[in-house]
Amino acid sequence: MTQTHDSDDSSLETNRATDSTTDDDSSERDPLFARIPRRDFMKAGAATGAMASMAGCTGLLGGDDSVSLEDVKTSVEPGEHDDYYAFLSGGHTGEIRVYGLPSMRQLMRIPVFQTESARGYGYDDRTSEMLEEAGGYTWGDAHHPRVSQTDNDYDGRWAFVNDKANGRMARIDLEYFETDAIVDIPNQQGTHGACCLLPDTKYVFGVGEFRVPMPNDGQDLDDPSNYTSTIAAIDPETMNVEWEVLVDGNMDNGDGGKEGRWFFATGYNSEHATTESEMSSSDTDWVKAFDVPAIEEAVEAGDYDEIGGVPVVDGTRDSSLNESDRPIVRYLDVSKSPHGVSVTPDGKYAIASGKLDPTASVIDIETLADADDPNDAIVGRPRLGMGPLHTAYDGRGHAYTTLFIDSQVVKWDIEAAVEASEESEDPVIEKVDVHYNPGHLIAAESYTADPQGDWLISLNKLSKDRFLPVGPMHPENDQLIYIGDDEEGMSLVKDTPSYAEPHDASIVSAEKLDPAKVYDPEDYDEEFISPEDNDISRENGRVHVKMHSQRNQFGFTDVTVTEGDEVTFTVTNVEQTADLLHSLAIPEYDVNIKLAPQETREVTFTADEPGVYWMYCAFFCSALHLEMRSRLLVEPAE
Ligand code: RUQ
Ligand code: CUA
Repeated sequence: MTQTHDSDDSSLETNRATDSTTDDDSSERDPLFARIPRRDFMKAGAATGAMASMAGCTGLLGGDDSVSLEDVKTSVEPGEHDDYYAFLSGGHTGEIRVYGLPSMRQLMRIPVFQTESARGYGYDDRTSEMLEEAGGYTWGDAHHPRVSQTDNDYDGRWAFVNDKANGRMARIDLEYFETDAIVDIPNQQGTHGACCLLPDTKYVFGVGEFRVPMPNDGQDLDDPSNYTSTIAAIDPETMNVEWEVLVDGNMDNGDGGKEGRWFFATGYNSEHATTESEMSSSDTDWVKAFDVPAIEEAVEAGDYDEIGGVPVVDGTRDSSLNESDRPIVRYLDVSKSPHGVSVTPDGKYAIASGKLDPTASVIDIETLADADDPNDAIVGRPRLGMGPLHTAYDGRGHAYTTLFIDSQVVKWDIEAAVEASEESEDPVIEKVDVHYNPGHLIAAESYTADPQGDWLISLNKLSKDRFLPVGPMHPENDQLIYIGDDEEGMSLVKDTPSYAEPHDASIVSAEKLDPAKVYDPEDYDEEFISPEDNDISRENGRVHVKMHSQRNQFGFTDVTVTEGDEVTFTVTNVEQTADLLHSLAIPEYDVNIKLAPQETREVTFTADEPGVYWMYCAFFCSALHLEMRSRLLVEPAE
């Protein structure tokens, strides 16, 4: 009993029931089934009833795509794989966490903005230079992981995540599940929103939050009316900032349309204030709709100022570029301090949540293009509950919005909200309690044109009493909710404690990613060192040690250098066997590089303390792992 997290008895029942059905669900062991996307699987099940009979259950409830919770796997047996990857941002730990769904097991952590010793991230030359060139900060606030798409579907290339604190954007290579580029975005202090311009990830957008003088070089220090913020368009291949657009007011979150034209950003502080009470005094704030091709034309025509080394286009309300019949930024009045914005899977609407207002605003994207008054594009404003923050989709016409103050997720009908009168509660289908105070939520493949419609995670900021107490700082609580059954409604399936502070997530079907099992030396610049390449060269106080590593030895049993030498180690793990890691750790020299099979890393340091230092492998690689070491002998300088 103590191992079950759910508090209400009905979900205890559910867990037991599903555990017993998954036991003899042959579909999970059938490799054919494993490759069918979950949604198609569900459709196939609904069409033939095959799933129900396999699972030994009664018929399927609900409409077309609905599948009863009893007929889906909610836990993953030992040795079995999950159906989905979930990429959760780690907030001010600076990392991305990879979970499997539906198990909610944490599979991996990907350091992004912080150093991390198990991966040697920030300790070898390549990653420490990358962090240094990206500003040299020691931490970041990772918020919005977005996965690259082609033709509005996940393509398995990259994930991107912003640093809300220091105004940066990072790229994670999804072949190796590691950060391979970080750009320090000029002119932005605090990059809050992050997302891709679809259908093909032409740009990754960083949405600037804090308004600052432009350039922020000591001028206009105390003249807040002159502070501004920008959005930045980043090329996903080069990670260069191609252009920025300067706007009125703060910005917050963003999302791109599915057709490559529009990008939406919410914001607060249209008041241009510096204190909380002033910032929330107005009843409306803006959703800004950026017309990307119009902006590109302005850049092309030279209608920009170069600030901080990038073209900055003026998108403020009074800008001449907003006076033509093709304004580059449209300002929509939305109540009140809107926070999350996301585009529906069909690309028809952008939905912005009120945060300080109990409604969400439904923006009709097609209308927006032609309307004289952009506010005419606001075609729905359902009353959802207190503190609506973020919205996700199931692909069956429903939206799911977190209610921060009510501690609920509300499910509502998008078209019904367009039909209904303003502030009507009629579009609301159902509310489920979450524990407690949810920020983001994410449904499986919600950001694509074809969400899977089965799982949703509510990323709750507080857990209060849900777990064993662990001191005054509590874990947060990421709750898994089944949304695949429209008849029975949402079911809370499990609680998952998480370390501060996941913000947003993306959920990708497992078959859409193809991670490497070992490194390909072609994919990195460091020289691959085979046993025959072992070498020590010395020149003018510089020592370069090239050595391989293999169970249970390094290329040299000892390496002698002189106090004051600058020493570079290039080390390759020549193992071909997956999962056989070595590393090179040098105590008291702060050296620690990780070496996965076929990986080469380089580390450079100054040998400034004479003495004997045991260089050892820090991964338990074999029975002779402890013996896998050699000596660094630092002779005193005369
Ligand atoms: S924000 S909790 Cu950084 Cu996405 Cu709304
Ligand atoms: Cu190699 Cu331990």
